[in-house]
Amino acid sequence: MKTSHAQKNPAAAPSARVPMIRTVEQHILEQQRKFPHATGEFSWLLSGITLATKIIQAQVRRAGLLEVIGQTGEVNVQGEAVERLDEIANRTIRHCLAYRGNVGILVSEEDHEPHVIEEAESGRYIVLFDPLDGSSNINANVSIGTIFSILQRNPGLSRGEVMAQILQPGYQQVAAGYVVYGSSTVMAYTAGSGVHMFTLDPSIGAYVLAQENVQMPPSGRIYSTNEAYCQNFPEGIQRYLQWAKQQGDYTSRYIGSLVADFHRTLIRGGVFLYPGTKQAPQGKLRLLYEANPLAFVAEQAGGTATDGKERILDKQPKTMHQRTPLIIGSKEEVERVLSF
Ligand code: AFP
Repeated sequence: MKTSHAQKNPAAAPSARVPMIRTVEQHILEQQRKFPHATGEFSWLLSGITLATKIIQAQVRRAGLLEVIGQTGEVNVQGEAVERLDEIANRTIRHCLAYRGNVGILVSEEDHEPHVIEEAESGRYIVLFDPLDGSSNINANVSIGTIFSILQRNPGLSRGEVMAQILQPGYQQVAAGYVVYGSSTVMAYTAGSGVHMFTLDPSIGAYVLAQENVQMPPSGRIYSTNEAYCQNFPEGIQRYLQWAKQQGDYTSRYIGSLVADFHRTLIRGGVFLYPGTKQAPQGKLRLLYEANPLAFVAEQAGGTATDGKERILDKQPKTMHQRTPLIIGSKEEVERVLSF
């Protein structure tokens, strides 16, 4: 019988078994080293987001055990009932980012007003977020998530010009990403040089690199939309859906949590559609907290995103809670939708 190296030298055995993992923090630092003038401020900010989402996922995982399911009885600025977990997620992100020093303004989908951090006089980043996307799915144990978008403050504007600071088009985002609390907890982010994906390893409490430079398949015969609204969709979209059904090789998937539907589209390809309807010409999704960050991720992965007329990232936001139609996914499939 052969003697293995570990048997001959038992001291070498444990280290030989240590997996060569790369955490999200390591990865961000490595990315930053490519930029000689990087100060490390940005990695500090992103580590606030990873910390917040770890706390949120821990709450989500205990949702059936704790009193965190159910509605608070309040209605948020979007007119939707506030779920208790929404509130927890909102507070957690505020708490983890407000004391980072370099975050000057926090803007949440759940809040009426932006939160200007007085202590962060020189805070040069603005973080916009949807703390718990898909919250109406919480009680049914369906995947939900957090979406974030990071902008830099315009040094040409004064501290008082808060709205002008926030209402920047999506192409000015310096980073964006999301976390899906699904069968595992997955984070994807971009800082403008590709999309990188991490899985939370619960045994060590760290996001571990799963895939670098994720690419969305250029085409995919999956459409994802709430077809119950179909008769009120724009005619071109109705024609596309009709056409897809006649092909025989299309399939349909719709979770009802944008973050989870987008994540599947990123991995499998296809198209997600939430167009305007006759009753709601701007659709339901929010430009600043949902469409912009996911459009940035999609484009960085080789996909594309439009409102049907204009590239999402070119849209000039007019109000903080503005909604937008959204068609996002594989380039060929989005182009096909637009051709109808
Ligand atoms: P909730 O956070 O209220 O569940 O809304 C989720 C969402 O904004 C987005 O995540 C979904 O894609 C979309 O709504 C689903 O909306 P419909 O129920 O109208 O299909």
